[in-house]
Amino acid sequence: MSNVSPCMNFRSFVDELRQRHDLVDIRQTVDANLEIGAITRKVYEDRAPAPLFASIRDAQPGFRVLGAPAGLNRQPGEEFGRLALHFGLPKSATPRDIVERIIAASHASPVTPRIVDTGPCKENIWRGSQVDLTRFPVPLLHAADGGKYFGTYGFHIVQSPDRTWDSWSVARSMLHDRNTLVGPAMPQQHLGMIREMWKQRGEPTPWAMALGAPPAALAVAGMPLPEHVSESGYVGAMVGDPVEVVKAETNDLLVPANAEIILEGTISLSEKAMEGPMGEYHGYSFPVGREQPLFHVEAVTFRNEPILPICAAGLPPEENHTIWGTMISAQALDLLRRANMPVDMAWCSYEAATCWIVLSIDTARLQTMQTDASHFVHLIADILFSSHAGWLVPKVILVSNDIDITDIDQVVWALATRHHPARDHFAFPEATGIPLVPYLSPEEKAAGSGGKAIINCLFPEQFRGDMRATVASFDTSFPEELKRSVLAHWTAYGFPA
Ligand SMILES: Cc1cc2nc3c(=O)[nH]c(=O)nc-3n(C[C@H](O)[C@H](O)[C@H](O)COP(=O)(O)O)c2cc1C
Ligand SMILES: [Mn+2]
Repeated sequence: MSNVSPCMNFRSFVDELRQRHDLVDIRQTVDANLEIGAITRKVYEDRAPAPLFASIRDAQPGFRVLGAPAGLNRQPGEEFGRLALHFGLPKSATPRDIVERIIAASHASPVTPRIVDTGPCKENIWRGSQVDLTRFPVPLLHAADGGKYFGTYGFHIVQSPDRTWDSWSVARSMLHDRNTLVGPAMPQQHLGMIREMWKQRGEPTPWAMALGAPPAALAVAGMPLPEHVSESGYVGAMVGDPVEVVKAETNDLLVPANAEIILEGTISLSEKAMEGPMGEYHGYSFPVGREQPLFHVEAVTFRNEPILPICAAGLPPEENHTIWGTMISAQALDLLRRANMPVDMAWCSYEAATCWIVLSIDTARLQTMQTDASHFVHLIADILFSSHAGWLVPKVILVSNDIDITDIDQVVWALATRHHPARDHFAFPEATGIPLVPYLSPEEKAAGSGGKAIINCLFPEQFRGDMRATVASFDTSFPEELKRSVLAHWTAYGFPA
């Protein structure tokens, strides 16, 4: 066993959070019916430590749940600690450190998984009629949800029929009955694409789902890498250690050997059922569910005292923002840099619920392009809106790099003071995008387009390397010597340290 570090082993991840006091062991018996969801929601909103529920009413004794696995931390300087641990980074890591760490793997060779004979995920095996998902503490996460969600922080594992493409991807799945799940497999997402390949052959899709898998693997499974790129090799490149995988019991798929829980089976060719509604990443719960494909579970393998990780989606910050948003940011930045665009950072502000991405524009490089807002915006649109990553986020905000785009206060100030409402708003009604965006009309959702925009917050002079005004602030409005003196006298003036 070499996958022992917190980013490669979910149990080590939990232990490390506990050591850092970023986890609360909840021994009091709680109810999977809403109570776990309510506590987890409040944890995100208060930026409290992750809750580990050890005693859950009516569940098999010993079966546990971890909430808010990538929630933020209230401690100044450690806000991103739980997220950073997914990548093996220190708790003081900044958004920039995290994004650069993710991107570095795209310039390294993939490190394919190492196949091992067995692993902790095989400590318990249920087959066929033994399969009973209701013995797990499957939570009803919000009162308006259409069902209990088993998969909110796990990833699907599928393979193209020609075996050249292994795909790991995060998508939600709801409990349908004791051995069936139901959930989306959108045709634009790789799960849906590979399912379509199997459908063309008239066969159900061999499938597995990993829960409590290596945190780095979960994060990359939430990353919009291009088609035909296997997430498993990307994880290995990112952490410099191959993911250890083991053959599933009932099909040929390879699954993370140390995962807490593995579900195995098939995605049905044609059977569907109602799924949802669910409180979702954009912060809303729509009133009705939708028909989605069934996932038949033929075997379940799990560690002793398994831990089911969950995301109680909704208002930021939860994992659809901290994981998905961060992975989109990294992929978008990599794409734009490879296209030689003067972009030095990309950030899906968590506060914007993965509905916008902000790009930091290097004005020194921008000026050498001899371009203007309209031309530049169209260059960015051509690259982003044709990409898998760009399909996911409807709004793109361009800001010069005097602004720290990971600081929402600075982004709001730039948006309010630099963006001209008539000249700087560029709508792209033809561009395709994710149909889940709340402000889309039913017609736009059906068409799969509309609602995309690029919002320019660069003054016209900034395209020529000039600036219309200087900034008035403590940092920029005073001589260095005076600032040093003010700071040195701060407590003497009577302010707290
Ligand atoms: C916590 C979490 C929940 C997610 N839920 C879904 C979902 O239900 N449906 C979906 O299509 N994508 C969902 N995503 C986003 C996908 O994982 C992401 O777009 C990824 O790129 C999909 O994999 P693919 O690029 O291989 O298709 C979720 C991501 C995270 C981190
Ligand atoms: Mn993929």
